Amino acid sequence: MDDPELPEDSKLTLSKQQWASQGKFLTGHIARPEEERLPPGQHLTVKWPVLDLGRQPDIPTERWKLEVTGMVSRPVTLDWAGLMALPQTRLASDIHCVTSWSRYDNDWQGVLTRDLLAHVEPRDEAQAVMLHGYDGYTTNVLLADFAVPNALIAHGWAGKPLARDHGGPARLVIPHLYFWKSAKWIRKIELIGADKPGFWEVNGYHLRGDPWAEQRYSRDP
Ligand SMILES: Nc1nc2c(c(=O)[nH]1)N[C@H]1C(S)=C(S)[C@@H](COP(=O)(O)O)O[C@H]1N2
Ligand SMILES: [Mo]
Repeated sequence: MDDPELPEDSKLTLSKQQWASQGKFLTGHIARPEEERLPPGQHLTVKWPVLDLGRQPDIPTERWKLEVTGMVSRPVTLDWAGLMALPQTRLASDIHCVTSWSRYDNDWQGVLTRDLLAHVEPRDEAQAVMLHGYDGYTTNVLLADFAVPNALIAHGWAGKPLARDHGGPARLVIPHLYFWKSAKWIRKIELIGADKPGFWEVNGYHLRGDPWAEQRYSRDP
């Protein structure tokens, strides 16, 4: 010990070591999601990592199309002008990746899933949504999770067009689920009658993926 002010063997240090080994002051209380911004097992990062299957499709906005199909009354295929003609929203949300990094206050621009759903009118039988990327990626979410007030089809980040490596020209952002649910390079949004697993969900990830419940893998509750 270099610092003579902090003797390792002081009475207080020793009793603190004892408290730690006995778990003194632990209450067993588990924070509720609304109280706790950082989900359990996550750490904060400032840089924004890139994660995908190693293929980053190059879709210029002139060729970009988004099909919204399945159990909807008014199926639609949007081109870029069609996406821009829908109500536009700018909002901030946090990212929680299942690989344990979280990133706060991401500044998104795009179309709320609620505004998109109002446009296509989901049928009563629609229960879930399969998201399809231009790279062949798929991921499933419940319609209720897809339709939360702060989920959006994002085409802008920090006031600029969303970069291709992060899913540009447009991706899903569903902030309250692990980030693998936020499909990049979105090509098709398919409303379905029963939830079923997408790419990572077939490969051992949780069907729903709630970060505050630590629903990382399919064996988690
Ligand atoms: N189309 C597509 N979307 C995807 C993926 C992918 O491979 N393809 N990977 C998912 C995973 S596992 C994560 S963690 C996030 C990563 O997004 P980022 O690269 O912008 O951080 O995208 C998700 N969306
Ligand atoms: Mo991921």
